[in-house]
Amino acid sequence: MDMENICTPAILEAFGLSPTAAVKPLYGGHINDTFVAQDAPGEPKFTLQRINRFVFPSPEDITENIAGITSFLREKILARGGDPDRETLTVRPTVEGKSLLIDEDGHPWRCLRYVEDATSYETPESLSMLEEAGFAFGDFQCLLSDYPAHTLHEIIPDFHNTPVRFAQLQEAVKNNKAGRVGKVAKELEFAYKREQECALLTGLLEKGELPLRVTHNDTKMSNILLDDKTGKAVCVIDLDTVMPGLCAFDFGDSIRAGAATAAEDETDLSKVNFDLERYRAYARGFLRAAGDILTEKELETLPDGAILMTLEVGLRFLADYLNGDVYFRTARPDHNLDRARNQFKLVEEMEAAREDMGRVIRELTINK
Ligand code: GN1
Ligand code: MG
Repeated sequence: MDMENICTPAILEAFGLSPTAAVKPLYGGHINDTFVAQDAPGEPKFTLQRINRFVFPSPEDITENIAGITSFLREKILARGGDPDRETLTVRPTVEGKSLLIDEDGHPWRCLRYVEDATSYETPESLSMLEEAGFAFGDFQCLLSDYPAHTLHEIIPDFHNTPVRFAQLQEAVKNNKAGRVGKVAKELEFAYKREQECALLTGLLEKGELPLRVTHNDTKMSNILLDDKTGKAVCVIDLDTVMPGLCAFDFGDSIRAGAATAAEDETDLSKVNFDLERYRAYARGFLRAAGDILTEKELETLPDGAILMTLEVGLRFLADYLNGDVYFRTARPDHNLDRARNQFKLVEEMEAAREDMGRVIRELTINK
């Protein structure tokens, strides 16, 4: 079905909007389908999302997580004199008072208040934009540092468990569902060489050397809204994967996309580089917000988070390629393979820059 026709008048009406509201699709994400609806010019806008049932089999759990987190953030934002209507997401229930709507075909939908005069950027356009993103995700983690993490549902078990992601790739190789294993010998060699490294952060967590925190788990630039007038970060969005996790996961996943010189599906790998200045800008913002709550070990392992999150998503793209592109949305036959190659190139560059990344964190924590 065309994107335009997915958000039907019946869906709009269920959330109390006019069936003739103007609806525009928002492209960008690989998982859910997102639309902006407005009854008439000048009226408030709303974000409508059809949640991917395959990726998120328990949308009710996501809804509960989001309700808990946004009401907690709302209190904290109010207490520090902020505007909770802009600085965190607000769920608009259906006319029947439900946070989630199940449509005729069984797809779950939700509706959120659209944050006006703020924009989400696919890629950072300046170093100050990156610093803002770093600040926003650092602040998010800081505000949630006393949230009762045990009450959160684990939406996707082992989401950032890199050894499990490695095992899933091995499984995909074994099953060879799409008959593509013969095409990825080089990529598999690259991945297999790094099996030991995959367990670095989860190992430290198991030994109690890193604390479990409430993390966002999808900390890319496009999941931040920046104020159109001031350029300052306003709001962290896409709370689907908020779960207990490690600080280095959130930091690292931002660096993966934010400090890369090309999009994650760029096929000209000579354009795919790791940029230490972008890394520094993001880290400066992140540490300005969260530096004080982080332990020595957390600070020390932030660069490892960058390498592991990049490697991990590369393993996931490659596994999905072998499984026949069933998870990530693709726009061309080898899209997932292109993404995997791109991420592995970035991993190589990050490995070479590991010491520099550590030095930057030490400099920033001394000069805070
Ligand atoms: C997916 O759909 P989107 O773009 O928010 C994925 C992330 C990956 C990202 C790669 C639930 O996020 O983990 O890092 O693609 N989300 C899920 O671009 O799997
Ligand atoms: Mg997401």
